[in-house]
This record gives sequence, structure tokens and C-alpha cells, in this order.
Amino acid sequence: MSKYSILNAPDVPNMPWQEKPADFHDGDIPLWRYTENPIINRNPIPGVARIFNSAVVPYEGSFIGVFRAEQTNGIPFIYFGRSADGIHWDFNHDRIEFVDENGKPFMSGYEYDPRLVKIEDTYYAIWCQDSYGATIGMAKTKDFKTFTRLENPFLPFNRNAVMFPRKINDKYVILSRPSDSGHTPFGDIYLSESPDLTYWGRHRHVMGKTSEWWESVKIGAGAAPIETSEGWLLFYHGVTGTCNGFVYSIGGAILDIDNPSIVRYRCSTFLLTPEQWYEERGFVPNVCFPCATIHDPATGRIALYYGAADSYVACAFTKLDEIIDYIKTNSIVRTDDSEIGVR
Ligand code: BMA
Repeated sequence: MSKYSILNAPDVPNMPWQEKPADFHDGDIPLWRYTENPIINRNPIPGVARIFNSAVVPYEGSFIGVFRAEQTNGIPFIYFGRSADGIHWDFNHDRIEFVDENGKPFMSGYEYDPRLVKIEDTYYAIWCQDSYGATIGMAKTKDFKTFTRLENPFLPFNRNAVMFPRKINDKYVILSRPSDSGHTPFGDIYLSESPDLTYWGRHRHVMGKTSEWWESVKIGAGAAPIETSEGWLLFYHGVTGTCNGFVYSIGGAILDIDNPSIVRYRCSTFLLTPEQWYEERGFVPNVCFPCATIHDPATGRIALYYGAADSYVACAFTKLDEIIDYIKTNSIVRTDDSEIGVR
């Protein structure tokens, strides 16, 4: 009998899954890696050197995704992919050609770190791109053939955003991280809402870095929040600084279901930190960057997809009851002293 439940999401009985190994003990944190990681290797298709920081969703009994593909000239664009099992992926060999509302080509000079969210009957891709400075781009699709660009939700600089998978209080809601133009040495997660996906406002602070060393430099929203009986479960990235540069780990928090700028619980420890060769070694070493989950309400199973070392895509598994109990037990925020959104 489950303690908690995943709400408003379809069952995905064929989602990728491995049980927790009997001898698993990684700090007793209930998030275990897929044994066959990485699931996407270098040079996956002609002209693309690396795919990482990418987002997947279940679709008509199989899986689809939008992928950050770093071309052999070093410039990232978003590519579309399909998979029968969520592990083995086939990619289109051409990047997605975004169009404007009149069907005319509407590309940016680069595009990276896509997320993919289904809201009602439409899929939305959200990513970082150039508009006289890095900011968030957004497009909608229903058929994965035509991707129509929407207005950019924010001015530069903002490089990391994801939408909630349903409207809250009749508004679309997005998490983002305002930043600077470089390898930003700061960053908090903010929330904004929109009645129409054109005008965004009512900006609220959600959470920032903490004195916990693994997330002492900056944080950013990761996978689309999962709606649960305890609130919105958010896997995010937390960054620390070392003499050799940044280290990106994965953290977990639970946001209020009706007012998600309020943090109900926030785990003091990381949930996953670079340890395996594909996380520690690559184009940018020591990066675990979560961008998506596939989850199954019937079993409480969650598969977390993350970019590894800006070179690979990897997968880790958890169960809803275990991860929520772990976050609650180790929380540095309690329901009764949670941050209230500050303007
Ligand atoms: C961030 C983004 C991510 C990347 C990370 C580590 O600023 O560019 O795409 O994974 O740095 O290089």
C-alpha cells in the first residue's frame, strides 16, 4: 500500500525500470542509477558530437523527446527523438525547424537545455536560446511535426526554465532562473505565471542557494514538477564551486500544490552527485543535470533523466514513497516555516 500518490498523470506501465540493487547503499539516498548508463553515447548521429541535458515524455504507448544536440561545430540545437522503451533512442538527423505563427522559419542562433511538458492536449518545449542575449524560448506542438514558437517569456538573461504540467489557479506557471551572460556564479529559482502564454508576471522567489556546500553557488529548476499528494515534487540542480570549477548535483524539494512559490520541504543533502565515469569525465566534468522524469502513478515508479558531464544522457530510478520520505526526513524547510514568496 502506497503512502503517497502521483496525481493527474497517465499510467506508464512500460516505463524504463530497474529495482533497487539489494546491496545499494549510496548514503542511503533512495535514487539508484541504471546499470547500463549512459543511455545516449557520444557521436549519436552524423554531425552531432554529444547529446545531453534532454527531455522525454511518454507518448502513445512509447516515448518521445527533445534533445540538446551539440553539433560538430560546437553549437547546440534541439533534435527530436523516439524510443519504444525510453532507453534506446532514434533521432531525426536534422534539427527541429521552429516556425512562427505564420509558418515561417523562426530559429535562434543556438538552442540548449530543452524541457518538454504536456499541458491539456498540447506539448510545450522550453529551452535556452539567443535573443540579443541568452533567454528562454518556447514552442508548442500537437503532432511533433510542426513546432510553433510562442513569445519568449523573459528578457535576457535567463537560461533555465521549465513549466508545470497543468495550470494552477487557471494560470500557466513556469520556474526560471534569471542569470547573466556567462557561466553565472549566482542563481535562484523564481516562479512566474501567465493567463495566455504571452504575458508573464506575478514573479515570486521560490528558493536560492543554501549554506549546504553542495548547492552553495546556485540552483536551477530541473525536471518538470511531478504533482503528488504531498505537493509538487521538484528535482533540481544545485551547484558548488571548487578549485577546478563548478560541480552540478541533483537536489529535491516539494512545493505547495496551490501556491508553488512556497517551499514545503527541501532536502539538505544532494540526491545524486557526480561519481560514475560518465558523470565525472566528459566535455564538462562533474555535471549531473536533471531535465525530465517518466513516472507511473500505478506503481509510484520514477525514472529521472539527466545530462552527464555535458556529454551523455543517463537515467536513475526512485520510488515516490521512498524519495518523499527521504526529502521530508532530511528537510531544511518545514511546512510551518517555509519561505513565503517575496516580491
Ligand atoms: C550550465 C548550462 C548547462 C550545462 C552546465 C554545465 O550553465 O550551460 O547546459 O550542463 O552549465 O556545463
